[in-house]
Amino acid sequence: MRIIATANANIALTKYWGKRNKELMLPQNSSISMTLDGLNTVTTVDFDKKYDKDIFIFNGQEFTSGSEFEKVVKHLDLIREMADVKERAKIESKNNFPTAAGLASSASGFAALSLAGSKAAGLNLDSKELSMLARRGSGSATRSCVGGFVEWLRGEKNDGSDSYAQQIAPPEHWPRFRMITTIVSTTAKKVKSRAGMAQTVETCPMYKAWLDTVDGDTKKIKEGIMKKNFTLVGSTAEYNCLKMHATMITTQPPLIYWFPATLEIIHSVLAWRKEGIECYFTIDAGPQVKVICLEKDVPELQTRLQKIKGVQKTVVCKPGEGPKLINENLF
Ligand code: 2P0
Repeated sequence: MRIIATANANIALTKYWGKRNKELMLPQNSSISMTLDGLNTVTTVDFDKKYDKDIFIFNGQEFTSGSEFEKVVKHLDLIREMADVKERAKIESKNNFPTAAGLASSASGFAALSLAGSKAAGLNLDSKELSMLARRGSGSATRSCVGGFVEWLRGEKNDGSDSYAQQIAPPEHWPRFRMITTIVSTTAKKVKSRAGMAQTVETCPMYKAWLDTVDGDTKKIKEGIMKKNFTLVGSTAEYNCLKMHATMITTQPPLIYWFPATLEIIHSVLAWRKEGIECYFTIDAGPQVKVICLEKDVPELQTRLQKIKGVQKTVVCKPGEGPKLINENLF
């Protein structure tokens, strides 16, 4: 059966940085994110006897080896095992945003693959089950299985059955909330998130302090989202991001994801806030800065951001929907 699905990327407000179980992809802490409207992956999965091996085409290019190909095949093996399906599949996937744009493409990618793949294999997963399947492909994909403002629960169990995504509020709860992604570099990062977070858990003496305070941040952000308290959400997200980067910088060898333009934007955001434009920053495992703001301040902030040396592009994101099935055909 051939199925097509789409899923949006997401940006974390409290971060996921470290696993408690690498095989089951269980996180050290719960995290919160916003699903991004319109920044998506579209994936077609077709299980058929005519394929003698899995075929993976990404943005028009066929992959037959390498770590990305292996991750996709491993995920399909998991789906085949769940559905008791033996056929190989053709998987075609494309992003409508540049992969190196500093937005986690593995999040939308594994969410779309999980929905298309599970349906094509005859499974009918609810959003909780879907997010647990997506989690096995990539941690951040757990959160892309739900729309709006989302919490990925850490869970307590060793089998991962209580580590899934749940919605805090739908996109229409806070339609004026915005994140402006600024792209300062499109070169691939030197240390990928998966390896970087493992190194942090292993070597960073600050990691315990991170774990001691992250749940408090998550609680504040949840409360801020429910009450639409922008100051509480923005200030807590910014501080949480700085604490995560403190663990990265103090990892051995150090993980310094910031570029000069990253710092330039950080200083600018702090100055603009003093001036009275309420905005905050958050940064993931890369040099791009996401500016958290409200719709009314987007035009002024975008103009200012584009004037900063090193800023190549800005993309304005609002709260978006969870994954869905579509009819567009990729092959
Ligand atoms: C996040 N990041 O919460 C954090 C903040 C990067 C920094 O989730 O190994 O690509 O596939 O689970 O999901 C990036 O990590 O790593 C990430 P895996 P993933 O958005």
